[in-house]
Amino acid sequence: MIIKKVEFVKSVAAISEIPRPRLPEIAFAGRSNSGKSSLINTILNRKKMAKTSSKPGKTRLLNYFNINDRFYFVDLPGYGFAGVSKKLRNEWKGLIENYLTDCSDLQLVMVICDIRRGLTEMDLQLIEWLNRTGLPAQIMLTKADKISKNDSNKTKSKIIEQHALENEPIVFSSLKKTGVKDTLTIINKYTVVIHDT
Ligand SMILES: Nc1nc2c(ncn2[C@@H]2O[C@H](COP(=O)(O)OP(=O)(O)OP(=O)(O)O)[C@@H](O)[C@H]2O)c(=O)[nH]1
Ligand SMILES: [Mg+2]
Repeated sequence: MIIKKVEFVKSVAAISEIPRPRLPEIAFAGRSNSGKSSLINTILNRKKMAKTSSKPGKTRLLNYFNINDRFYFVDLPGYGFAGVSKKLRNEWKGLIENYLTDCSDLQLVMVICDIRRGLTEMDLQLIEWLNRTGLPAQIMLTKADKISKNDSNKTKSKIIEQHALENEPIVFSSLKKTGVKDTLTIINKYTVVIHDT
């Protein structure tokens, strides 16, 4: 897949504000600071399309990006971030939950995890929920440049052993651009438009 067009569309605070036209959507979910926005920039080959920060909690709304007029990437707020008030945390949680439950155009949820932490309790809850609802998940193990190749492979194998997954986890690094090709292949697979002719 060639990324020809990338455009930030808007930030959304409620499901009713999802942009038109409706297109297939791929969501990027995961713990705060796990590297969601960096991963989006890396696979789109744009440096500052999605805003990143070393301070957790940068992404606070659902951010929509139009890709090739064919589908949307949706950068979600990170979960499990203790550095904000309980009220705000609950607002984010509600927004993410409503989105995942109600967005009928959602095709795939990328579950973004820092490879050094592996799957957190919240990641596991999300993956189980996706399995129950029949929504495909793709586990992304980010920041792989921070550990050895051997340790990356061990973490990946362990996850494959412990969970019944439709797609193998992808080892990824925004710094080294590891895993970009495999990620684009998966995205392509879930955004193919089927024409009834
Ligand atoms: N070394 C390394 N650092 C990374 C990588 N990906 C992200 N980071 C760093 O991790 C921090 C968080 O990255 P973001 O992409 O903003 O994370 P996020 O998940 O979008 O965070 P929130 O929006 O706060 O939920 C930043 O300081 C990034 O530079 C990576 O592959 N390798
Ligand atoms: Mg972010």
